[in-house]
Amino acid sequence: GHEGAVIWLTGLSGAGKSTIAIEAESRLFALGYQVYVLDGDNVRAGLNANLGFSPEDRAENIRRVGEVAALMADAGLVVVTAFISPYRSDRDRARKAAGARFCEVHISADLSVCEERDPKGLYARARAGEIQDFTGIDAPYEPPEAPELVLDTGRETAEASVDRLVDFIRARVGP
Ligand code: GGZ
Repeated sequence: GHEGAVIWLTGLSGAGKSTIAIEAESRLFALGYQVYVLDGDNVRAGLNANLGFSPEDRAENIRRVGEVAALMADAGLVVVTAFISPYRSDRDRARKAAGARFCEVHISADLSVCEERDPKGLYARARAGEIQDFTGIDAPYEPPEAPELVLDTGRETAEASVDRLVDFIRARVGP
């Protein structure tokens, strides 16, 4: 069968990370791949329920996800992670945990695109000062310097991005 992998999506809130991860998961599953998505919805509710959005808490969020993803990849799964993971140092640590199985994918929609989408109204609340430390508004996002793949959901459809991600993963982990 195929190899295990950690496919690490990074990008702003609203860039489309979870949407792309979940759609790629169902496409790969239909092709017979053993695949699992880790994202805020299934991790911040449980394993990381004690963590917020300070730089220290984000670092710990990403550290735990990186270690769990590496274990799952070791077991042979294709793990797709969908976290903002705004700090380069935290992503580099996740890369070290998974070794050669790690691929970084920048979901690179511009802030203006994400803010216009604002699917949960969080950017509006951050601009109004109702949420502090919001990534892109008053907390930093450090883009990857050498991602294995870039998907710009502001310039192509989500469907096209999913196509390219699925092709990339299949080439990477084998049939
Ligand atoms: C960024 C926040 C914040 C702050 C709540 N900053 O669009 P969403 O809602 O569904 O995704 C965002 C999610 C980010 O969690 P992550 O675990 O991916 O972040 S990190 O990797 O930085 O640890 C957003 C919501 O949580 N959210 N407050 N202040 N996003």
